[in-house]
Amino acid sequence: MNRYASTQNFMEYVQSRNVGQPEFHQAVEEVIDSLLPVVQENKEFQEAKILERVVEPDRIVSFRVVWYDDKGEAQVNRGYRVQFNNAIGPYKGGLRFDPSVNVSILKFLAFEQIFKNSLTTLPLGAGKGGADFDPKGKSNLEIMRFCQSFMNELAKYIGPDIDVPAGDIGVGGREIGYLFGQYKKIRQEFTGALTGKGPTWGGSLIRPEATGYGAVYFARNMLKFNKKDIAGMECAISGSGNVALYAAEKIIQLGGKVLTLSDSKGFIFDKDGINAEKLNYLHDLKTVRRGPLKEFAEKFNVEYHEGKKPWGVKCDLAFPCATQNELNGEDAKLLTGNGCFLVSEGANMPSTPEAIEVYKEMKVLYGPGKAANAGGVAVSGLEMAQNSMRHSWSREEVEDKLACIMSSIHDSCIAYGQTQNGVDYLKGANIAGFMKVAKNMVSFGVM
Ligand code: NDP
Ligand code: 2IT
Repeated sequence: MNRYASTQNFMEYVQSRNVGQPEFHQAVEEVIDSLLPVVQENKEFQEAKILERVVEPDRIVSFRVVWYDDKGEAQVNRGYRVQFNNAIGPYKGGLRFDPSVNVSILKFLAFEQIFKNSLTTLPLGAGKGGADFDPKGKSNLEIMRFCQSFMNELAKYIGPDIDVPAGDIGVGGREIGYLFGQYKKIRQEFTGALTGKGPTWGGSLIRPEATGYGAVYFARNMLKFNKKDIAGMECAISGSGNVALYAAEKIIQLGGKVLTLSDSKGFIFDKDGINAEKLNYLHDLKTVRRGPLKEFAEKFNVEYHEGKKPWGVKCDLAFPCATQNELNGEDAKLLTGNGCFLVSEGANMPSTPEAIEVYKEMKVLYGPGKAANAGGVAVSGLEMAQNSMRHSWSREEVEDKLACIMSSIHDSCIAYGQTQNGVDYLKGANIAGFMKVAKNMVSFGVM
């Protein structure tokens, strides 16, 4: 069977080698559709088996993490690091602490990271890691003990020129602090082996804001290309964590109106729009106290919809910023039926394949996560550069660089994604991200 003859053929090969990993299959299928024509035309890529190699991680480490809870009972979790591809730089990508974490989810995330990191224009390879640890309801001390135990093992595999982890779901500034403290102690070095650090210990300004801001910059680029502007646009956001809250902040700064936010329990609909005062309250509620959004709804007297997602609210622009597969075909029909014409993904793979089909049919301006949320890892790359120089840039310098990188990602999507029906940003991002990695892999020989 010719693996390169169709997406189905290639996917049969991937599925047979990665049994029981549906999220990984989904992420691979999403890029193979775009890459097959490129590989069909390129003998060099075929001879070097680039496609087969790019779907195979360099290595996956899995380890036991044991820690004491506040009752003095020992708890056992599983930690991982997937080092997927280092053809353009050290492995780079976040750590996720969530009970759902498994090999399939981390492989999908690390695989996406290959293309995303390549698009940033910075020298960043791709990795992802985490643990099936649930940070919800844990005390500060429990989080600290868990992070220390996790790092005791992870420290063997990372380093500023080897693999540089950062945050993701369940891992923010507090966790990076405990992880960095333990790394520094074990290795006896103060280096940029993690990003998302605090500003007084090597962190870049704007890194906390970067993913959310970047997703809004990407939306602004798509709008500008279509002679539109974000000012006055009504926006639906999902999630209320790091990415969602800074996306909201930037939308408000640019004159847009934020109607919704969500968490794992439900969503809020604020018809007046969320303002800076409400956003301050939300930062404290969701990222410091880690409470439910329902509390916000009660305090500010806004609508709260338990167990529901925000995609039925009438809006112009949508920013899914919570988690994978949070927006399905039915949701996409509701959204577009209500007039939504742009989706910029702050989360990784939030739209199901059926939702993406609806975007295509309805000619939605669709910015896939690997392009739209690349601002976070891009500023992580800038943090690494500042650490290497023993220097730090001002907020303005970093934000300017972030805006330039998001524009350059938009340009790359246009360069590779032009079709008769307009720009296919998913195709553009996949091919642009792939080309640099594939060419480097050819240069290094078969290995
Ligand atoms: P946070 O942990 O800060 O926030 C996650 C948010 O998503 C919370 O509001 C959480 O609700 C909600 N959520 C989590 N799981 C689910 C679920 N199964 N169903 C509904 N809601 C859920 O994470 P981030 O903001 O950092 O990450 C959000 C997304 O952005 C992820 O897909 C991540 O991979 C992606 N991303 C993050 C980057 C970063 O720099 N942090 C960079 C690029 C992408 P609750 O409060 O109830 O738990
Ligand atoms: O999905 C992502 O790009 C991240 N979680 C950020 C990775 C990073 O290394 O900053």
